[in-house]
Amino acid sequence: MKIDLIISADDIKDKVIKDKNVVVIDMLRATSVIVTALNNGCNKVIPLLTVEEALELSKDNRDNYVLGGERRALKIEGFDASNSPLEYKRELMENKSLIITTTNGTRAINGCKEAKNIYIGAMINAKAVAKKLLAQGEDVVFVNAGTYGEFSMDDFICAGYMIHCLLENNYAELTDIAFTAKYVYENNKDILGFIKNARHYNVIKSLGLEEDLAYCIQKDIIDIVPEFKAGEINVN
Ligand code: 3SL
Ligand code: MG
Repeated sequence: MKIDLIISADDIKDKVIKDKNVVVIDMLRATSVIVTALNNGCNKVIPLLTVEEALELSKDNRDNYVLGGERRALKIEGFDASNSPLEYKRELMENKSLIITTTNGTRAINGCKEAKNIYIGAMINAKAVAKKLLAQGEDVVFVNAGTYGEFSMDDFICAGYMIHCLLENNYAELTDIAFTAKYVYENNKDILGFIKNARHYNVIKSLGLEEDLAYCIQKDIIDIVPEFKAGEINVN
């Protein structure tokens, strides 16, 4: 197994992900939201690029959908929920489909269409993702959403944790950047101590959303591995 890593949605190259297993990570906060919603009874998640597409898709069947996401980290006008994973409780999500549009996360997911399998990962389901990848035994590319096309410390350490889990009892060939992500995690197992220096962490904190941060940095509290296929994210 070979493991590689892409640092932001702007850096996705079709030739790197083509026919590979990819894991898209936006731990602050889009992929944490998606994992949480599906774990709380959501039927499926549809990740879209624009607010207009989301409103258009939901308009004829509004009661079936929860509209969620953010622009500049805040709730979008006319939407039901922001991009806070804590809002995606069973009471809101049970038997509903989530349409979500976010700045980086949904862009990264939609940018991976050339991949063979596209899994959705966050710190909260990291071990489950690693287990699934190991069972498949194929090459993996971690795709970090990053922030506005730039490297994000939070997604990087999350990928590092998954790579650490993958290599616990196994061998894999790592690119330099995949090795560095693992190294960063192994030297910063207290996630908070590392990502409190991240720019996006501090944006979320400045909005008073410390509870989101505390939630998203938890390891392995959810056991599902959502998969994006044909425009929808489901749990198989
Ligand atoms: O960019 C994204 O996809 C979001 O997850 C960013 S935020 O944490 O909701 O601001
Ligand atoms: Mg992010």
